Amino acid sequence: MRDSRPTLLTGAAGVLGRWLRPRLIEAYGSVRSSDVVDPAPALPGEETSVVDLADFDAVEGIVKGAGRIIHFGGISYETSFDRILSSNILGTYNVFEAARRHGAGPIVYASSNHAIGFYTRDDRLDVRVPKRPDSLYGVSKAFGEDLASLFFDKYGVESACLRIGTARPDPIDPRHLSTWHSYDDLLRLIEACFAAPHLGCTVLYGVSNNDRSWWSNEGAPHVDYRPQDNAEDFAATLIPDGDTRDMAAPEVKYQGGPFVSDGYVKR
Ligand code: 15L
Repeated sequence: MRDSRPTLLTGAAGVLGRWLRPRLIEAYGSVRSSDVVDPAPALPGEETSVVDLADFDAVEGIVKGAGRIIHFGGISYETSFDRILSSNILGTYNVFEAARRHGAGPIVYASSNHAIGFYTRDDRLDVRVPKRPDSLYGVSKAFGEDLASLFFDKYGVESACLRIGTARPDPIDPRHLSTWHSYDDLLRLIEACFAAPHLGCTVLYGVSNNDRSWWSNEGAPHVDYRPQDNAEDFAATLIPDGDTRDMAAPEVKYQGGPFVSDGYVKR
């Protein structure tokens, strides 16, 4: 899809944002990079700004005139409901509402595997399974997905909600053998979303081509995502004696791992 308007990236000062910025500039030309902490220094082809996503006027300022939006801003861990409410729930609403008002988009939204974290490691999930959030953070991502659905059905704002697994340079934990999403594959997924002729409102798993993946994107064939990396390459290092973890422990039994066990009360 050709769009000469600048691409907007929220969450630009985060680990993923910093990795993505030069690559997005290379792929799409000018990029507006914003974060609640200063994402400076700006790269050639980039404008940076400090924006609190809870402030609608400030969000409108960066969305107006933008084309593609990569909404990676917000809190990426479990914390108090007040913080989640302002950063993730109000913040995501503000991005979608500003996009609707100003004709910006499509939006690639960083949802999370924690929207479905209470499925067990024996479950195999497609993109249509009911959500089972494992944390208030996961609830905020489930909210974002529902908001994306509403904004497409009611207003035609196109989006992809990426249920990102574990995006990091290498897998470092046995759970990551299932959940790992390499940075290169994350970029491939974002590019595939923007290249789709009609994105509609699509849910996708952000995961590499892992032998032990729990998740399938087969239900979204209109997004031509072909992951190249496989966490299995790290299995011999991560579990040299096989998987010896306690399979009944909540952080092992459930897909959300430590987000499940945080505050978990055995019923
Ligand atoms: C997430 O959604 C978090 O933002 C990230 O820090 C990891 O914890 C990841 O999920 C994961 O599940 O490994």
